[in-house]
Amino acid sequence: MKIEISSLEVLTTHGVLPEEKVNPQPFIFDISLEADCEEAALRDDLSKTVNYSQVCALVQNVATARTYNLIEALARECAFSILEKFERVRSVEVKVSKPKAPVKAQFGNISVSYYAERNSVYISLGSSMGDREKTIKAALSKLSAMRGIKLLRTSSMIKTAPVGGVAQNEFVNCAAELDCFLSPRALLDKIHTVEAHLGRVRSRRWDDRPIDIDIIFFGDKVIAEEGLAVPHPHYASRAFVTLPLKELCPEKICPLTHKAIKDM
Ligand code: PH2
Ligand code: MG
Ligand code: MG
Repeated sequence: MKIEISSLEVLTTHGVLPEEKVNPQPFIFDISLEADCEEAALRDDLSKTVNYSQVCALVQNVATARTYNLIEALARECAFSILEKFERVRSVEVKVSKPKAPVKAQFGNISVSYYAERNSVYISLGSSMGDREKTIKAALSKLSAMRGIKLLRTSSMIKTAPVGGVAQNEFVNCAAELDCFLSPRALLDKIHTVEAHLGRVRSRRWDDRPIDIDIIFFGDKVIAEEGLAVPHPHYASRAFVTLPLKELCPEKICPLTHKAIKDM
């Protein structure tokens, strides 16, 4: 179901110019969210939907808690805050208008719109150098500390023989489920940042590494882009990926092969 709030006005201080940071001006919010409210409608029960008064209060808080240079940053913060606070929200679009923006021109309105959605993401982690379990735990905690990424569950860690004929060391592998509000590409960038912080240098393909983090599933999306293939193209034939996944999501259907994880 869709819930829409239009023309929510907040007088506040955002902008690049020094005077905008002290003199309040109107910011107008149009918010559209997709949420699972079927039961609320059926039972006529507020506790089973997203309370739009609470959404308004949250946006008013975000818009007055601090000053942003850009309405882009403000819109993103509103969208992420809504997804974080209201678990029923599947996706949200926040449009921020600044109709009195100090521009030396006649104009009707200036706005930005930011869209974000909640996805259940499964990642596979592997390490074959150093304190392998500690590095994997550090990677998970660095990821979950990032805005728009929440760590939901982790599989047990398993020791696996190196696959592929390049790496020499035994690996520790595991899988994790994330609640993610970022785009697939933005998540991949965050993963690369975490890998680099933990000492990953990209050398020979499949060589020993302190940490490798691969996106296996991103919701049910199928993506084939430069550097970003989801579902991971080789995961189904790799027991070091499928064994941990069987613990976390045995019933999940792969959007590529249409097979359940437990049957792989
Ligand atoms: N990762 C590879 C290559 N080989 N073997 C095991 N056991 N575990 C891995 O995570 C792994 C591998 C490339 O990413
Ligand atoms: Mg890999
Ligand atoms: Mg990788």
